[in-house]
Amino acid sequence: MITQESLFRFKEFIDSKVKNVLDLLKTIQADSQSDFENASFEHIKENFNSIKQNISDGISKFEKILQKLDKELAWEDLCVGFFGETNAGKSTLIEALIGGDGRSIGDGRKDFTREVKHFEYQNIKLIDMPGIEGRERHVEREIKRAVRKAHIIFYIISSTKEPERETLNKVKSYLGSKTKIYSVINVRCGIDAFKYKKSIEGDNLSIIFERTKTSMNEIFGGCYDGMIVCHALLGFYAKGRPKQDNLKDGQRKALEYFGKNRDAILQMSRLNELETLISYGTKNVNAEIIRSNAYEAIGAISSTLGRIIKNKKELDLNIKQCENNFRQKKEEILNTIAKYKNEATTEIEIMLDNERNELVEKVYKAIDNELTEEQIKNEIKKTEKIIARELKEKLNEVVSSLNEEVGKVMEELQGRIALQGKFLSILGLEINIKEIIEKLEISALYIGKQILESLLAIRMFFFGLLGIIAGVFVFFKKILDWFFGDPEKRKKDAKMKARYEIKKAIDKIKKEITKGLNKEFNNISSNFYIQFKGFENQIRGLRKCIAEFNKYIMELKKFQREISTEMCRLLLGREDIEAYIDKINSRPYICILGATNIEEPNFKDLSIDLEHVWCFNDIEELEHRYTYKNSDGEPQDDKSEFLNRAVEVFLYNQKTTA
Ligand SMILES: Nc1nc2c(ncn2[C@@H]2O[C@H](COP(=O)(O)OP(=O)(O)O)[C@@H](O)[C@H]2O)c(=O)[nH]1
Ligand SMILES: [Mg+2]
Repeated sequence: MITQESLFRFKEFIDSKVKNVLDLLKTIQADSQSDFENASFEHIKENFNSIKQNISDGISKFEKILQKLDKELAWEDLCVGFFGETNAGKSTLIEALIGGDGRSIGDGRKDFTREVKHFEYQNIKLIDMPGIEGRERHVEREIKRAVRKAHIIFYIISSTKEPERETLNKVKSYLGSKTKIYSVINVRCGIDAFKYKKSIEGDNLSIIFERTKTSMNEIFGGCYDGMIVCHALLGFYAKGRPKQDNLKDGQRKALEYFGKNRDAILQMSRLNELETLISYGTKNVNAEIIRSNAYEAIGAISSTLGRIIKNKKELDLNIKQCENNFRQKKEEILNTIAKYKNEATTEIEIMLDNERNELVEKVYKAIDNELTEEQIKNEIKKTEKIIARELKEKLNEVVSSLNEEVGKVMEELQGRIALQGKFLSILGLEINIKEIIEKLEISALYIGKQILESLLAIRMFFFGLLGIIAGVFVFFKKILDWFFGDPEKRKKDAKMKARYEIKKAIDKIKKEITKGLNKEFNNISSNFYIQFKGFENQIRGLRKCIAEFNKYIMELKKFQREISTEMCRLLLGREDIEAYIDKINSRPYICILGATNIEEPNFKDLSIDLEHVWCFNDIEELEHRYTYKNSDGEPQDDKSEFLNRAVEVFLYNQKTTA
């Protein structure tokens, strides 16, 4: 049994944790501020500014939730909420339980109970609520607030009006993280039906009971705890002290039919089943309060986390895709540049080899025909012109293909990034993808310009090289001067020397061309690198931001773990355990470290199905046994998703407390 004192200590604990969560959120806000201001690019700074705005909006929203939570948590009393459509019999049921005067019972008008009312019943508060079908804003707000305050909810259903799915879904939306809801079917029939003291359940009713149970189970899942059938008005006649004439009249009739035996009336009304259920709840009021309030806090953290994690996952994925696109296209472009460099070098070499052969032939002929110096000079000049023209053509061809190919790759990259469409959202914010695309476009133009400039540079450089060929001529003059002895032998020698000089000149040109092409193509590559660096920095900045977020997410989860642990220590009566509770598909799951065989009854207080409880000696055992992931790195089912989260949280705890 949990004492009042330990309840009070737990309240202090939750209070301080809630404050811690708020502090952490403020830290996130402050940290993001400085992170964003350090962003080095003007346009991305603007984007970050609007993220900042969105985060602070989100935080103030969460702050309000937490403050409200802090204010509305009911610590002193167990509150039981009575919830349902108008005329279902909520007020009648409460009046029956408290033996009231029936003043709150409706007269059939739609809006009889318009305010939330509290009634004392033993040491519990019963909360009577207006009809759920009401659409008035202030009524809805009242209901929501009362539901949040209640530790147990009774959903009252009139046997003559089965709940519609739409209504049940609305109830569910009110419930939030509440864990316990019971349905109470109020069997309605006229008092004359009891003249012959038949049972209140007929065959046609049992169909309604089953249908209700099924749909409640479907909609509320693990929160649904069972169904009770009773006759509210009869219960009121048994216990109440009516003031109004019609109710007085009814009570008189009832007493008449049941031989003035109030107990017999009470038994027929089956109000005692509801009383038993409530007293079962009150037996461990404190456990109920602890569990319900801790779940409230865990639920608030967990739902905020859920939103952040979902956004962050999207963000991670988008950034990864963006990075992959950049990396892949960068490689493609660099390969393209290298390919054209090799192609240009090889083709120019082949061309020069051909020209060399032609030049040699021309010179041989010149020697054979004993041409004059002037004639030889002209021949060489002609060759020079041909080489210059061919080089120019070759280069134009290479550079324009290179330009085209690089442009195509850039276009593809733009297309892919545009396709990513809904890009980067933190708390619903969109980062300006258009801007990145526009920048890419400018980059493509810039790189194209660089390529053309490189072409010019190479061309200028070639013209300089051509002088080397002209230099060959100088040797000819010498060769011709050297003629002596047997003219055929002299010519042979001259040819050999000429061939040697031509080869030397062309080889020199080849070497210089390779060097020059290398330099210019490297220039193109490094210009391109500079263009891409900007984008990569943007992505890196975002990544840093995400890494910070991961830290905060883990810190928030840590609070979830601390509250879970404190609650389990109290409710399971053991100090040597660590626990983590989380909700997956709105069902609570629990993982406990330090205990291998906890007795089943203890888990009743935690309101968790035994099949959602996992016990391990320590984190090693948990880690060893449960890190189930499929090929995408996503957990396969609820169980492994939860246990993966638990491993993550416990490991983080170890790391931060070590
Ligand atoms: N015949 C009959 N009338 C009932 C029963 N329970 C409630 N009523 C009547 O239904 C009307 C609305 O009941 P009330 O408890 O105020 O419904 P609430 O709107 O859910 O609070 C009142 O006139 C009640 O007398 C019942 O079991 N049998
Ligand atoms: Mg009412």
